Amino acid sequence: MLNIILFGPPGSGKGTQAEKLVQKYGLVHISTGDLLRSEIANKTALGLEAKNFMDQGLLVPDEVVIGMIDNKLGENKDSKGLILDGFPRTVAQAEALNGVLTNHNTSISAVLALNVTDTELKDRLLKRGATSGRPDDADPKVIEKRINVYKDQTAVVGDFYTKKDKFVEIAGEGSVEEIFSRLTAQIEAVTA
Ligand code: B4P
Repeated sequence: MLNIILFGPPGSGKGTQAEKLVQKYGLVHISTGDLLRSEIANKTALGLEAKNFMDQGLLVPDEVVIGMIDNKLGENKDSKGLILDGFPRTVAQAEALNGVLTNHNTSISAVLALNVTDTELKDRLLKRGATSGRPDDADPKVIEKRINVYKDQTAVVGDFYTKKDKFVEIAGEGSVEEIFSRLTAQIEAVTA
């Protein structure tokens, strides 16, 4: 399987690029943000719990996200591969992912990390907030919080994969097509 983690701060282009990568490589897209928003839309108990955290720009507790992803990976174990978008976001999630993939006799092929400056992130998210209806994109204070949560809790996940020699940094500013070319060049290198 070709299993790619798209990594980066909120607004770095993970969701945008994941959609294009899925089309090109026929992979299954697993976005924890989308899964959580769908739980919220369906007013499930999990969604109601998650909404409290998401609206404040905080991470949803690990056990909630890990349970959700475990189900999703089980459903897709016969696929060509996965694009994980927005997961893992903590070291506990990365360790849990490792365990689940090992149980399915597979592993992460590469972690592609999109680098974008804070100013550009804030600009993109506020723009999206004007049309997306996402409460976490509408308030500059919540956006700031999400970026700080990324620095405090998620950036260390990069070290976890650097130690495994899987971490590749990609310049995340420029046109969507330019960034897509940078990503596909790395994927071709991994699969060569
Ligand atoms: P996510 O849904 O993962 O949202 P995100 O990080 O904000 O979005 P993404 O990075 O995919 O957006 P994109 O850049 O594509 O998470 C939302 C919340 O869910 C989290 O805050 C947390 O509460 C919770 N959550 C999710 N996963 C979790 C986990 N594993 N553990 C705990 N909690 C979790 O898009 C941003 C904007 O930029 C778009 O408008 C896009 O059009 C634009 N854009 C993209 N590329 C561009 C480019 N090259 N140039 C200009 N604009 C661009």
